[in-house]
Amino acid sequence: MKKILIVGAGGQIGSELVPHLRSLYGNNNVVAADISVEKCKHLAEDGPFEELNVLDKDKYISIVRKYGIDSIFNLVALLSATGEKNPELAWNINIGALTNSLNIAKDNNCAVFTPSSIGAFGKDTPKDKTPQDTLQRSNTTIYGVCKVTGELLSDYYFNRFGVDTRSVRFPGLISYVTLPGGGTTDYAVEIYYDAIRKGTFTCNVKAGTYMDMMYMPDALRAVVELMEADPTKLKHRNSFNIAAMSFEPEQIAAEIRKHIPGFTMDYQIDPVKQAIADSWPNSMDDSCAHEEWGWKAEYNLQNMTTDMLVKVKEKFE
Ligand code: AKB
Repeated sequence: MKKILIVGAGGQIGSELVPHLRSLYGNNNVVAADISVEKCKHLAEDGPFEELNVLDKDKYISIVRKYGIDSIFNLVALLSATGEKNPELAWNINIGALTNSLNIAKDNNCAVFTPSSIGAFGKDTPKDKTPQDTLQRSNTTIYGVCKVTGELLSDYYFNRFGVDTRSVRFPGLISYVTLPGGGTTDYAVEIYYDAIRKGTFTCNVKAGTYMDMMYMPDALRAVVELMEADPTKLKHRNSFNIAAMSFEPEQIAAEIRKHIPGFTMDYQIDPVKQAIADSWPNSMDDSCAHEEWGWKAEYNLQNMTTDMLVKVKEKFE
């Protein structure tokens, strides 16, 4: 990777992936793009930035050519719960961003990274230690439909046109820089903010709901390691299971209580999020990522919680 373009740069992943890639490859070699500069002023200050509606194919092409881009990171997506509020919009944005990215990559010789998700699995998928290659009838959310489509289409562009497409199935991502928006796993970020600010948290998924989660530093490292991996070693491409930890709400609350003894949690279930969470795996088997490109998580619930509480506290001081 020499000249990188990140579209959807202002979201939860992009706001940390852009600085991370800039620190590795140089500020001028990483172009950030988002629909408006307003929500990502910090990215525009530190390196090249372009305002781009990713559905505007002509402008997208002109940016790729202007900077001589060779790697596209397509981070544009409406998340799972937001998608259910307007499925048509979610399909148009998520798949529109993907098809434009793939076609532009094909015509301009670029590699493409597009995140997939635990949302690519459905209620009939084996729930525990979900295998890399398994049933993916993710047909109860538009987000899941988009993720399965994205995996297949990305593999097709590799098989048919030789586009260097690669992807990981992200668990719920936990971070302190930018809040996620409209995801089912968002509770696992919000709990840290409320623990610091209020000492109490109302959880919107039931006790006993296990989902895979990952701390952002591991997620950023996974993206770089996969994109730098030797292509001859990759038997899979779109998309690799990657795992770090799996927990249910009572376990994260108990971990927070080790640092904030009076912390309390109650429940007010969001039926849409609960149904989505119930259709997702409890935990994923990431042995293919380990074997094919050496993936290994560094953060678990314990060391992530220690770091998150320090960092979130600093934000409010
Ligand atoms: C969501 O909850 O929608 C996302 C995801 C797991 O893909 N965080």
